[in-house]
Amino acid sequence: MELENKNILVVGLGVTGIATAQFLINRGASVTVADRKKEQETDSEELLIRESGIRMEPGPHRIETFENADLIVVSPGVPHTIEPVIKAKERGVPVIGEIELASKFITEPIVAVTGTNGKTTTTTLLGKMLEDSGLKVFVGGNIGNPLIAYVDEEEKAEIVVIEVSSFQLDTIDAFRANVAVLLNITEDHMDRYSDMDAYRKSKARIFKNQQYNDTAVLNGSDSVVRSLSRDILSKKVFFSSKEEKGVAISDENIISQENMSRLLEDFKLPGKHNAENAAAASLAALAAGGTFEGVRTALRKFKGLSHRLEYIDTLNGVDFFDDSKATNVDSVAKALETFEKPVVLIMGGRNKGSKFHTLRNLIERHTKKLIVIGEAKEDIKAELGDIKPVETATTMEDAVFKAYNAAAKPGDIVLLSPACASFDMYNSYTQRGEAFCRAVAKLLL
Ligand code: UMA
Repeated sequence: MELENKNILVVGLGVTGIATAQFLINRGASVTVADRKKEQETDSEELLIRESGIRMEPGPHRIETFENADLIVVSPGVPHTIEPVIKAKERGVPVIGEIELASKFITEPIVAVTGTNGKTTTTTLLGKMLEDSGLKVFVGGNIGNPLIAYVDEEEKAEIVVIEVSSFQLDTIDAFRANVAVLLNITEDHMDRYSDMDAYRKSKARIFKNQQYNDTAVLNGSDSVVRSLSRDILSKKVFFSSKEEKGVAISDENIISQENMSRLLEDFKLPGKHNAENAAAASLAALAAGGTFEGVRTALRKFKGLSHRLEYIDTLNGVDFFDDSKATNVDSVAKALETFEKPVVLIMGGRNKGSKFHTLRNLIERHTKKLIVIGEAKEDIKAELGDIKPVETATTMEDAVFKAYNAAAKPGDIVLLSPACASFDMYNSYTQRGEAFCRAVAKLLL
């Protein structure tokens, strides 16, 4: 792909935009970065960008800038349906995402993981399985480490493992995953997609350019995933969860059923959803050249990731769990299903168009009280307030304090599992989880 002297517009100045702009400038392109943020909000990294000869265009997007570009690279957080992008496409300007751009410069095999929930856990575990199999691995993508940054890295990997979101899949064209994993599809991002069908189609794009000799790893217990599988060209292998840790596989060419069961016996994380993630990662790792021993070692060592059903501490018999990454109703459902004991649930944040009422049965069965925070508090109260007591909190500290008081009995659980994005109160779910941990630590003082 020829980039030298091309007039390229990068839209969005987050981690993706910064890495993309740097990559393009290194290849002699003339780069403009447009971000609808106001100029005074720019930080030091963005100033650095400007010093390297990249033109900045902050504030409302200017249609002429989009129409006059030779190529537009949009960040994942920028919908490809915004007016300036549509207008530019009408003029014949190619519009791609960073994953597509990066993949044009990557010759190593690519293993890609998508799904509504469990992507980061599965991607991380998969990376470790391949590393423990003796391979040099790059792990990145939606996990927070843009794929484009890998292209200019001096030390090359033997295999590239990426987490890809639906937003990133929306803007691929020729991107091909040698092994592609689809974990599950449940409702999410309804503030960005017109309906579930649009979201499903976006997720299915992970298989778009796969060939007969590639592999698709699919969740056979998920009816939506199963229905999408008909159109896939590559070798398909399904994993289907049974009871707590049991996972059935559809094709024993990669690993026998008996060996898969042996692998999962060594895996410590709770819940059926985690067994599915582990099975998916194992199948993908083995399909990508990992060894049985490598997979087994990684499964044995894996302790889970921060802010995903993470045990934090115990105070007077009340256990505190941080599940700040649960930004949709399905992940809250998975969290509640893992607890036998009564839960005081802290929910809320920025509503992504979620149907909180779909949690009614689980809330009824597993919780004793809800503490609601953030912009979505009234929506949650309206949809769930008739089944369990709901108390409003103003800050995370207030929420944790109220939740602990409500828990009261040894054996109770305080769980932060918000079902919402964090951006109304924090910059990220990580920051929100850290605020929860700080508030718990304060209680313990
Ligand atoms: N912006 C515009 N115009 C618009 C919309 C946004 O200029 O119309 C600007 C915003 O002002 C902002 C910038 O775009 O400054 C943000 O871009 P971005 O949201 O793409 O931010 P990045 O920092 O590049 O992060 C993205 C992913 N963000 C999203 O998908 C929303 C990160 O995933 C990802 O880790 C990173 O690229 C590296 O690949 C985050 C995420 O929440 C963690 N992902 C969703 C999820 O996992 O559910 C999909």
